[in-house]
Amino acid sequence: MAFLDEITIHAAAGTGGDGVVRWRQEKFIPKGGPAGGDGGRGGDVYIRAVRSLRVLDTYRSKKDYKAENGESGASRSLKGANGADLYLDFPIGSVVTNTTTGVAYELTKEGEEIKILTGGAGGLGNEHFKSSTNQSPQESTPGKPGEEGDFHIEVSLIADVGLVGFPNAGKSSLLNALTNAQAKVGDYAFTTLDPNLGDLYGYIIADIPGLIEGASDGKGLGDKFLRHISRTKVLLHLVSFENGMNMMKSYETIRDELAKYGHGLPEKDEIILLTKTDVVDEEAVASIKKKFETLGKPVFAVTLFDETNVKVFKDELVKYLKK
Ligand SMILES: Nc1nc2c(ncn2[C@@H]2O[C@H](COP(=O)(O)OP(=O)(O)OP(=O)(O)O)[C@@H](O)[C@H]2O)c(=O)[nH]1
Ligand SMILES: [Mg+2]
Repeated sequence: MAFLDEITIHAAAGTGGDGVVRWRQEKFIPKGGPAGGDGGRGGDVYIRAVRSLRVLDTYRSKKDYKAENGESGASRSLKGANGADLYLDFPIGSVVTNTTTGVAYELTKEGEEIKILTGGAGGLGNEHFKSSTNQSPQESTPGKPGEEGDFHIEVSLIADVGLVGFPNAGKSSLLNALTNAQAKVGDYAFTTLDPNLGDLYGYIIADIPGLIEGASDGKGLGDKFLRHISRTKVLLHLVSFENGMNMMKSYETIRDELAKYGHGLPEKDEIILLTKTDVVDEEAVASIKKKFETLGKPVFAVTLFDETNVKVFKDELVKYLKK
């Protein structure tokens, strides 16, 4: 599934049902009093937050949404049924803007519901028009149209952990190892073109495309994906042992790009993860790890080829997130 981060749709609330002109049917009274019921109200439109990105697929093919109309009134003063409300599901973190009115709504909590369009009121049946001078009113009113509007939806994920690093650092592989995700992995740069999400005991990890020097100027895939990790609790910065020994320089290059991007990313807590320890010897791992520890941030080293190693890191990460 390609990641879709901006969509536009048109939505309309239901039209109210019409009020009607009816007469009471009583034995021996050919035309009793007015008994036309009111129309039901049109359904409202709500947006609802869900913990899933898959819901976005629907909006790709279907662009028009409408809540149910209210039913017309009936005889014997029966009110028409109200139209059913319509719920549009979006991933947590979506910002839904009514481009007609300019009003924006943000979905921040799972299950949160916000009414964005109100259905039209039902019309009045003829019994409402009865008066001392008019015992047989022929009037009724039609249902009112519901509100409608064009909406622009921007999906900006709320993840707990954001993975950053150079291409090939092993970000997607790590996501797959820690979560149920099945992100594409490849031994070439820019395997990841769209963000991937994984769920680690309820903590959402976001894997984004790799960064390179100059990303803030549009180099590589640029830095626009950083927006998806702008609200994370912590950055997990991967630096691979594969790219020779100047790992501190690699680390600083990425930090530089984060600083240029700004938006609170440079100030975020960071965990440093040295990856692919299997390509070097233990001594090298220990000495590089020591160097990174001087930065005063948590530092871990891992190879995904060792299950115990992965499990230890996974437990540490969960412990950290729980704090
Ligand atoms: N030796 C070794 N290779 C690894 C390890 N983890 C991942 N790899 C390999 O590193 C390569 C890159 O992995 P990815 O997970 O695609 O890297 P990425 O950081 O997501 O890369 P981009 O999506 O391009 O930014 C793949 O060939 C993986 O199999 C590891 O612990 N040890
Ligand atoms: Mg990747």
